[in-house]
Amino acid sequence: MKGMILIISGALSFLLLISLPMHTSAQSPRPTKVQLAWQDMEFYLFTHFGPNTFTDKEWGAGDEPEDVFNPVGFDPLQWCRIAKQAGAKGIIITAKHHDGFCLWPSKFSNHTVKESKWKNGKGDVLRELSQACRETGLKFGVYISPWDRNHPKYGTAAYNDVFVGMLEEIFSNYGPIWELWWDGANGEGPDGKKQVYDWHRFKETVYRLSPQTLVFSDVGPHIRWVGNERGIAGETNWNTMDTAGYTPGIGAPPTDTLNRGNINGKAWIPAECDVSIRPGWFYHPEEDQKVKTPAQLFNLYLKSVGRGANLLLNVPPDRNGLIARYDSASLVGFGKLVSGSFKNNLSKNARGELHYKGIVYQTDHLIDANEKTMESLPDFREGSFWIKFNPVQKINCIVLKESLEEGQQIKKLSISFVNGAEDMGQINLTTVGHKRIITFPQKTVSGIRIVIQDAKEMPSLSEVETYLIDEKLIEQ
Ligand code: FUL
Repeated sequence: MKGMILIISGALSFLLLISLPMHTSAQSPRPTKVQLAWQDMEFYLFTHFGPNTFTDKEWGAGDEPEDVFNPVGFDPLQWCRIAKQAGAKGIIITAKHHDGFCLWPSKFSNHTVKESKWKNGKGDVLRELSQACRETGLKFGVYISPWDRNHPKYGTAAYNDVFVGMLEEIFSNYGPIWELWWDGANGEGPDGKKQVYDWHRFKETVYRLSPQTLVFSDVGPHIRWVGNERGIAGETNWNTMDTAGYTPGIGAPPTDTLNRGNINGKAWIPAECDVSIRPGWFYHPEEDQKVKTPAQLFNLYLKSVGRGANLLLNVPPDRNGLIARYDSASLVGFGKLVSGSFKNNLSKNARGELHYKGIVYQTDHLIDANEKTMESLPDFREGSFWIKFNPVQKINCIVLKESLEEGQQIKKLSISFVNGAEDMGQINLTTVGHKRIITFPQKTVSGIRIVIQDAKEMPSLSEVETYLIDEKLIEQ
């Protein structure tokens, strides 16, 4: 985007194209294309699956007999079908959790699917799930814990070779792998020793074999942890963060930094919100009645995707190797709430206006449901955006989208509501980012006015969507 096109219409009844110069700055970090595509995915599933599924544990000690892993009805296509129905765009599986059990037949361990009785030791969860994802058009990602409570070499330099060997197996045999979820956990191994991880080598291995993979960790480099496991991003959420001096795990940045980012952070590392649909990460039958409801999941969606982060929702398969009916009902219900709530964008029938330096320009760019078109304010103090309704409209939800190609710029923004000459109140916000969803008690309005109060560099909005959603779902 190197120029701004304004379409002026209205009273003069003619169209005029003006191209205004835009300043750009080399300082502000920009996302890569791969990161932008990742931000557009918004919502996808996490699947914690392994011996813990069968032993009712959250952190297996690594001494569980391999035979406990026996998901006789394992059907990853069922997972994918449910994920798709719910609107999820991918699945990330725990290829290896802290117990060290490998869901693929690794030659670097004796604690894997090949030592189990499942499919007579011939099973391979990564193979089948990656295929099912490909077939159904879902992205495939892996969680790998470097902490290994089983491996006899854990706690010695030789374990770093083992871990690199495992990464090589995964990234050579099961790609394309879209996201690598790196847990920074660094507990004690079987002989009580802790490992000194060679993060540099681990990362180089992944970059060499799979340069397109997005790497998640407490410090990115591509995606950061949001600082809690409740699925909640900061109301102020910068996609930028400083990582100098920090490492994943024990040396991670403070949780509030992870939650909100750094306004002047040097690297583009957007946040991902991980949270489980159940109290635990792994399946436990006694939690069947504690699955989050569709409305609770919708609320999490508002606090993650609605604050410019992505939502990674854990749905742990059961002992039969299937997503349990409680979880699937809730997930699909949640998917319907999202698609139903955001189906009817009332802005589509409204009039979009850009008021700039005393001139009113009509613009469709904010209301055309096309994120490629946008409006920018070279001098934000001199302008504002309007969405005007005729006839008046009842609304209780606004979705703003900031155009991020040139970096994240909006620091402070206000939305004022009017009904004719009547002032209907104002909402003040901080960051917008990829998507900002605001809900409020229903108002009848003839217009909303968006004023950017403060920005780092030139701010751009690509969409201002307005909705009337089920009032039971709104955040008061
Ligand atoms: C944590 C782990 O200790 C939990 O078991 C879970 O896998 C969560 C997503 O990450 O670090």
